[in-house]
Amino acid sequence: MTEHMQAELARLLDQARLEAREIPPLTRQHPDLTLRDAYAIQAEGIRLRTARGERVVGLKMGLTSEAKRRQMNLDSPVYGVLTDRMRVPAHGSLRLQGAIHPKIEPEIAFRTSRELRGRITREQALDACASVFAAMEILDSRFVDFKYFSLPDVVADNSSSSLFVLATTERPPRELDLPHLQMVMEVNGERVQAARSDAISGDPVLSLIQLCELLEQHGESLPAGSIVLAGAATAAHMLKPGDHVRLTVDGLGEVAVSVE
Ligand code: OOG
Repeated sequence: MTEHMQAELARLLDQARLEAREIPPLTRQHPDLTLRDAYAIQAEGIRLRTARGERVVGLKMGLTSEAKRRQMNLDSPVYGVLTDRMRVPAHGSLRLQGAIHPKIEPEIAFRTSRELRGRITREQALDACASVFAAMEILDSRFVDFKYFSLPDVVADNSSSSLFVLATTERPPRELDLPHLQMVMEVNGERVQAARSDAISGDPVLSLIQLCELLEQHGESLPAGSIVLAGAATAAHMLKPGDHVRLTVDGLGEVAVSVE
């Protein structure tokens, strides 16, 4: 696919996002869209947003748990970009206005303190992480009914990322048994999803390692000071106005958001 076409598809997705309008999956018109094209479209979409004043603050991994891969019928992990405007304050509220079909997921997040590049060991990843947080990601998709799409569609659409929220508690990663944290997400006081953190790549740190490998395939590294969402531990839960969502994670406290 030409760069011109990639830029055109990035504009189409950007416009659909700004207007909260559904569009058919890109692969319907462009069945040979590759993952490489899709990451180029994603990058161009982020360039359009930073040109309007958004600042990149990190990255998200997606489809790192079996529960999510099954829910979306897609088979391998992907990444997307997080900007400052996507961050909802802990215990803050979010508006569904402007969203198409928002869903929420329980996650673990990291903040890095040094640059990471290429193949790294678990120890190197832990050395480079200043903090771990309980987190939730709010997904949205520009594609009709949030389904019938393929991996390149999702990647082009910034891997369905919409908003995220980090807990106020942060802990150094070595103080926790990272693969064995119980995670419980409640909506309006009722438990809707629960899993142990090893549902995320077998160990959330492995998501970070995998992210560095994926970035390297595109000639990129993970900058120091990045926030990284390791991917959902469970299937996503559909949001509706008035919902109060709370996630508790062993050793990491809780994080909550209200939906206006
Ligand atoms: C793709 C993104 C999935 C996760 O944490 O697994 C994701 C989607 O479900 O639309 O963010």
